[in-house]
Amino acid sequence: MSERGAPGWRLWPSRWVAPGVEVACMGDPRTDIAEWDSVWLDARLATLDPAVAGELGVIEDGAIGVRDGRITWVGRRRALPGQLPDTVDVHECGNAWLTPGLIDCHTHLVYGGERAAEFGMRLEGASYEAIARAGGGILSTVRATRESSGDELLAAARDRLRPLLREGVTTIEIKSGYGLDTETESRMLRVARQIGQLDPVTVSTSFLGAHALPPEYAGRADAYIDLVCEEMLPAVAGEGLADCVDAFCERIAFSPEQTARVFDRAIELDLPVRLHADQLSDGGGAALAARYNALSADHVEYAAEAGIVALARAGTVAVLLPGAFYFLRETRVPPVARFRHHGVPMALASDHNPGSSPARSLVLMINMGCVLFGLTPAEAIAGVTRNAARALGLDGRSGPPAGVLAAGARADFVLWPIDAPVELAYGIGGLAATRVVRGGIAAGAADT
Ligand code: DI6
Ligand code: FE
Repeated sequence: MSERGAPGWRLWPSRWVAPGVEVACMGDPRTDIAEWDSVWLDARLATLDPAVAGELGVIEDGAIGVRDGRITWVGRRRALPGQLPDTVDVHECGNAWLTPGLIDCHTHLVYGGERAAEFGMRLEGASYEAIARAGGGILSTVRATRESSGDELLAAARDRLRPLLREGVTTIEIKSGYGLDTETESRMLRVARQIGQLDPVTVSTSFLGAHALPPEYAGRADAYIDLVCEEMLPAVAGEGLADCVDAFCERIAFSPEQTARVFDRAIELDLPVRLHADQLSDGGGAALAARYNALSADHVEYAAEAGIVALARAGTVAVLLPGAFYFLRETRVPPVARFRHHGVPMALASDHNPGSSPARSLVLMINMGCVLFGLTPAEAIAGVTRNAARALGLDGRSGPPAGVLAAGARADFVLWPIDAPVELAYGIGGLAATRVVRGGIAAGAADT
């Protein structure tokens, strides 16, 4: 018999729970029902909590107690720990499906300008790489971003965010990477932080200075990496603008050696890393990410077996980005079966950016993850909740976890107008949440 604390067991706030064991309720006994702020009743909960049986951890006739922006109790309604006092705000859900708030764990939401003309060129036969090499692509967005004020960047990004909020996104990662100088990279990240203050969404930021080589450093990539390491990274870290450090390791971007220099500096500054890895070619990016215990390796269409094994060992999340795969008409699908085989957690994200994925729907990514990449609906739903949280380090390693309905987690959840979870994967666009709750507060229509 397993011993408490043995591999596979985990410490829950109030007790030890064995893997796969069904639990009728979980709560923190220190929080009395009399102290709850609100309760959500008569819901079908897809908890995504591994401690609850089934891939989605479903609890029928469920209830969620909330206090101070956190979930304080999850379980069957009939197991509520006492009489609900009059002071509790009661929400009847009418047997609706309820999931954790969605998490878009990879976006480039803040940028100036648009790239529709470039899309037109691609439709006439130009390749993404050829456009990038000719000074278009990312660099055209860099020019437009450098010319944009913080207010302009903010207004455009908030506009792009709106449809994501309507479909239940409560946490979003936003990268820099279109400034490529200290001032503009910092401006982008400040705008990302502002979004988290103005909109009902938690923002996690990634510094992506090593996204492309700016024109003033043409032919001097190592000198640019010096700038990233010696000036940009200390500046953004010093101002608390970055939660993580990302890089684009690719033959049209930076080499594994250059990427490693950026990561070494990030680790010196106590920042976790993630990587755009093996998107267009196998450059050993997945293995490199694993070597640095990266939170995530993203794209990974070309990840080789050794890289996949390394990701599994490091516990690094593979973030799959079907929007970019679709929009660039890529043909190489990520090695989903190998990730599954080795137990690499998989997340899904929009990769919203103006060049390779102008997607403004994470629910559509659930559909694409299933149709294009062969994920099961449960894997895809875990990919935009529990595993997306893990890709952002929001799985409870510091602060309350996101992406699960469990006692102690953030009270971020979504009510859906669906009869079964598979409907989250079924439609091709058009599914809006019935209700979005973030930090225990239900967003009003005015917020979205
Ligand atoms: N990979 C991507 O998908 C985006 N950046 C990256 O490193 C594309 C960015 C763009 O084309 O503007
Ligand atoms: Fe990206």
